[in-house]
Amino acid sequence: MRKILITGACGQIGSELVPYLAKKYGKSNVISSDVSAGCENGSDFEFLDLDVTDFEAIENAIDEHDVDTVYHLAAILSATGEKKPFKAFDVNLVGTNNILRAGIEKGLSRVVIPSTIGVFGPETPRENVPVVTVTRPRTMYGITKVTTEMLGEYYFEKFDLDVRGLRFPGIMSYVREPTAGTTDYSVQMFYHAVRGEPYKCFLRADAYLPMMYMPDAVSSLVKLAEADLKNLTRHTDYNVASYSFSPEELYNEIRKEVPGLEVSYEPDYRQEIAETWPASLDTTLAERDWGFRPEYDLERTVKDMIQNLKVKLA
Ligand code: AKB
Repeated sequence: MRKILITGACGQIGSELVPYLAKKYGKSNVISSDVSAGCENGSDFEFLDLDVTDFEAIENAIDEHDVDTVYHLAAILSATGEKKPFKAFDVNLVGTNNILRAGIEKGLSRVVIPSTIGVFGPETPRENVPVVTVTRPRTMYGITKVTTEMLGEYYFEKFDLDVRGLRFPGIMSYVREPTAGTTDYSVQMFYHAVRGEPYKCFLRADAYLPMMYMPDAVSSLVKLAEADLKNLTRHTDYNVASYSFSPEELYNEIRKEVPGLEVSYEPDYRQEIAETWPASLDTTLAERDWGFRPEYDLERTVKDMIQNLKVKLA
């Protein structure tokens, strides 16, 4: 078997996708890469120090490790992207174009690239948003990601490169405490709850957003990657989500497990980002074309998060 390269392997999704793929395909077939000198995965898996803005380095990595498939996760997320828009442009767009170009030059059989609800904007409808709709984002993250979706389609049509992607909502996971995104308040609320600390939420109590739990996110990405191409009516922009909630609703759900949790609200620039994103997504195309079916509802997610965080933070 030729190998799978994961870029951005130290990030929120990468940290869990790498072990998932290793379990499925064997550790020796999975190569994690990131710009950091190493990450938690690095000690356990073959790790490359790879900057996706360096085209030659990508080509060398593909050659040296006999790579066949790339899961391209390296990206600067919405909140950090507004602090560092030029870096976000370089990593998210130049980096993605490098991966796609290397994909055709090295004959990769597949490139999988997650997209995001960040591709939507204030002119997008709020509820049950379909795949094809107004995508005029206001953040650098969104602009780079909607362009990534279009680039992927372009490479598919023009160069026959099999590029696949789906739009993730906010993702919750107990493995990492993320800080780069707008939906990260949700994970932070759990960490504070289990540590017994009050939480100051940077979104408003009623900021309603689509979300999902990491095990469903990771399995969805791999399911799409493995789907039969002839069943796919889209390439890079399937909507996926498990449920929607506001910070206040999450607080009420967590309090069922941790009654003492205290949350206050101090919205900052991330609230402005959240206001441009929809409250819920229509996921029927993903369900129909490749069998998207999340397993975790909100209640099960909350119980699992708390249970695992209690072990992790003990
Ligand atoms: C973010 O908040 O930037 C990400 C996303 C929704 O893509 N979690």
